[in-house]
Amino acid sequence: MKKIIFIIMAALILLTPNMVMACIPGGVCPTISIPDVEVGMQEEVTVPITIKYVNDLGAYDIWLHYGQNVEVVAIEEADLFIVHNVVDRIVRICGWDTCGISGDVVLANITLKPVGCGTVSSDGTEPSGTSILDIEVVGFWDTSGKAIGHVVEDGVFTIIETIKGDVDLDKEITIVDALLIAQYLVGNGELENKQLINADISNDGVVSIVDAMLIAQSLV
Ligand SMILES: [Ca+2]
Ligand SMILES: [Ca+2]
Repeated sequence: MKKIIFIIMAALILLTPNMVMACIPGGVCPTISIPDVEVGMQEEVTVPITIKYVNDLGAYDIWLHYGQNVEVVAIEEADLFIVHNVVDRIVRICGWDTCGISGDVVLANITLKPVGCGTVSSDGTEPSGTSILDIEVVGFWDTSGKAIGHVVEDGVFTIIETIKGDVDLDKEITIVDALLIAQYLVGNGELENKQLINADISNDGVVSIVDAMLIAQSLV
């Protein structure tokens, strides 16, 4: 009986050479992911699509679905050659490496920004919303063309309310906000992501002492 089962299983494997083999229970499974991001209404953010723990990655073909409040600004290649296109709110990317890559591999870097779904309110706050960053895998293959098993971790794109200049998040702009930036720059205190977005009042993507000066100037 055991012999018959073995023969049937062997025949199934031979007949389906492109079948994706499931990850070994308890083993390390290649994991494709895009991180969660929080972004203010006027910001852009660049995130990597990564596959971790992969062995001999030769080619891949993936789609990234995203919602109405997201716009794709740019798609850049990273560790592999890629070709990409954006169609109907789907980023389609495929690429290959003739030698194969192992370890943690960045498949592409994608720059996203929110698209408006409302107007800036009188107190300076802005609309918020979330969108799933849904990765659909057409396939991963090794350099011999054999399918690579994997798991997928989707991300969430969240638009957060921002009040530029309000670093301590008390919904007012005061000299305390400028001082917090200066303290942060000299290494005397941390700022969370939302605070950093608010701190960059010059909108150059960098929190610097110029931002603190501009906040102080706005108060005199
Ligand atoms: Ca404040
Ligand atoms: Ca700045």
